[in-house]
Amino acid sequence: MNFSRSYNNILLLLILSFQINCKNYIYNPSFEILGGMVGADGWNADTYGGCYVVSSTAHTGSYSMHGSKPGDHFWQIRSDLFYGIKYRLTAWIKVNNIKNARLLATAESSDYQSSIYLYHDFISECADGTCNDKWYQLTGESLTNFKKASHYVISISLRGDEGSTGEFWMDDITLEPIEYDILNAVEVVT
Ligand SMILES: [Ca+2]
Repeated sequence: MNFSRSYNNILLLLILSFQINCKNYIYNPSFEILGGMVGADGWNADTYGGCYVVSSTAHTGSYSMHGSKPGDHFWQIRSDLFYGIKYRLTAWIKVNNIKNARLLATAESSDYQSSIYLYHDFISECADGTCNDKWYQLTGESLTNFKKASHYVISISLRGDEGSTGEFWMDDITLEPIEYDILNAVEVVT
């Protein structure tokens, strides 16, 4: 074994570990950089999405993203995720009058092989309908390591059938690596 090369590899992995463990893979996570089709740079909505940045409420800073009805949806695409490790998705949410609908935050690979799904009613106060007009932290981890994919989609939507109601605000979204696996890192680095 070449001691110098092994030492260098360990050093590289330590540096890499530090870098990825400190990283939030969401761009403009607090919606404070304004611009674009939904009022926040780096975020998108499709034709069904009525989401737009508002200054009337925020978890941190001056702005949050608002959806006013079921069907409202916004998203961001990332292609720079480090695969072979698990991730944690966190979002601060505030909801009002959600009936027969669920607010869903996801981080999902383009081939659907890697995912995190978080519903607002994972929070107990939201499950019993008493979470109106307060900020709550919604958070969860992937069950398996994220696999290599062409891209990953971070998507937030209020899903409900006809007759459902509700509005939501979202702020401070993070997608961060957890359970750094040095063996997977070796596989990726070498
Ligand atoms: Ca904010």
